[in-house]
Amino acid sequence: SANGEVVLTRHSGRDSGILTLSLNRPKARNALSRSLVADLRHALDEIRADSDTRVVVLRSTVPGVFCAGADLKERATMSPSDVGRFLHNLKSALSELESLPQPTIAALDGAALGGGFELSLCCDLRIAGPRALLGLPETSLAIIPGAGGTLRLTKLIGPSQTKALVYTARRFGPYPAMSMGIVNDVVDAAECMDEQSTLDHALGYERALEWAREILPNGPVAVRMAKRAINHASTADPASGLDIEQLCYAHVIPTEDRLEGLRAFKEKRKPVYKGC
Ligand code: CO8
Repeated sequence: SANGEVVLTRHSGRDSGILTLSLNRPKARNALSRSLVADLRHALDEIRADSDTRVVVLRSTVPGVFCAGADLKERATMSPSDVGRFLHNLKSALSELESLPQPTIAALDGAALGGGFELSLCCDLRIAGPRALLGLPETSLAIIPGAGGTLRLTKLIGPSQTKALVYTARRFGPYPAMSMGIVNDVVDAAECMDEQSTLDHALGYERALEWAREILPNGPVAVRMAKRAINHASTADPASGLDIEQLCYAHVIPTEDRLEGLRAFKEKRKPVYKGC
């Protein structure tokens, strides 16, 4: 990317089809600056157009931090109209991430605070490493979550739990996140206590790759269509939600892959899908 703050890595061999998107702005703990958001939008455009990418894993190159949220230093230098423009770009980036056709998995191996947490809420799955630290600290900064957090977190865990987290600005770890339904999976530190360096290791990322590998063999068009239907499920009224599901279903019917699935079943073998 132009500023090198977002790095795309395409995996190969058995992991071919997995793409890792790494946030890479170590000196500011991946704080969301203008340049990082520009890189992110550029990367998302590229991924959207890439039919070889079947699953996207978002991670950070910075040990102990996923994303520190809004760049509070850059913010202090912005005029109100700069802030308006920046917010617009940030919100567009998050919507683009949420509506990416491929499934997305956020690997949380450290702090994901404020805008960084909101970023992870735009992914389909969240996997927490032992050092994950989540929270919406905005009210402690006398602002409110402004990049979709009040809406996306409420859709995920309901209004009362969201209010509890936003009013208190509390930071919380992997297990509370799991019990609230914010993360799909937690890597237990005890699982890997045999190694000295374990906690520095990107355990959440390793686990996220395992999830990606489990999605990879399934029909790519089917997975994309499922994502589209489910993304609409929480916004559409029930009648149009069912219509959208039907439209998505209609997309998978004419695919080669659907016939391959039926053949493989009959021949008692694993299907090999091509994504068409
Ligand atoms: N913005 C700018 N710089 C940051 C930020 C940030 N958010 N976070 C850390 N940095 C910088 C530090 O200033 C420091 O710089 P320097 O070396 O020049 O002093 C460097 O990164 C390292 O910081 P730490 O020593 O604190 O690093 P640690 O690894 O010990 O801790 C943490 C990492 C836990 C992430 C810690 O830095 C921290 O708590 N940061 C602040 C988190 C926060 O409050 N974020 C803002 C939330 S509010 C928000 O995101 C609003 C979003 C709304 C979107 C719409 C806005 C209009």
